[in-house]
Amino acid sequence: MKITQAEIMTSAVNEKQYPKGTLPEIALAGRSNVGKSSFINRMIQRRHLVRTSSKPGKTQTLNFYKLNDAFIFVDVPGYGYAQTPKKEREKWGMMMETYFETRENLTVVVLITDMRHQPTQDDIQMYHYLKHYDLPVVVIATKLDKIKKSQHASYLKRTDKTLNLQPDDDLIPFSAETGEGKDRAWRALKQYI
Ligand SMILES: Nc1nc2c(ncn2[C@@H]2O[C@H](COP(=O)(O)OP(=O)(O)O)[C@@H](O)[C@H]2O)c(=O)[nH]1
Ligand SMILES: [Mg+2]
Repeated sequence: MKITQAEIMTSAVNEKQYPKGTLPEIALAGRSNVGKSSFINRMIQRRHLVRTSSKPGKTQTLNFYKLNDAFIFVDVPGYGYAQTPKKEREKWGMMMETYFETRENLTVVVLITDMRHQPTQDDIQMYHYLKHYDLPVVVIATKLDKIKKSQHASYLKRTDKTLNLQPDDDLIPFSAETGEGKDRAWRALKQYI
């Protein structure tokens, strides 16, 4: 997919602030600091359109990025950051639930996991939550560049088994660093835009 146009549309914390219109939305999900923003930047080949951070727990809004005037990537705050105060976590939960459960424009969710690690309890819970709401899920196992080639297959299998993926779920190894997996990821997402 060639991205010829990319712009930040808006940030939102509630429904009233979501963009108007009917463009299909691809939302990210995943642990804080797992590589959600880096995934978007690599997919659209803009190094810095989406802010990335070495500090976890930074993005606290839903951020909408319009691509090619045709679809939208929605970057979301991550889960699983232990230091987040309980009140903040509750606010996060409500914001995410409202978006995932009511947003009609949402066509697919990209769940990002860290391929080096076994998916966490939070990852498993998120996967089942999305499935429960019948949302199509594309699982991206990122940071592939950090794993020896000889271990790719076994790490991928661990992700697959731990999440207990269904046969129709895509699981794609990916690296925002090298761009590996990008074409496969676009092929998987294209059908939803
Ligand atoms: N080596 C490597 N580092 C990555 C990759 N993806 C993200 N990172 C790094 O992981 C950190 C968090 O990334 P970010 O995209 O901000 O995570 P987010 O909180 O999920 O949006 C940053 O330091 C990124 O440079 C990847 O595929 N490979
Ligand atoms: Mg981010």
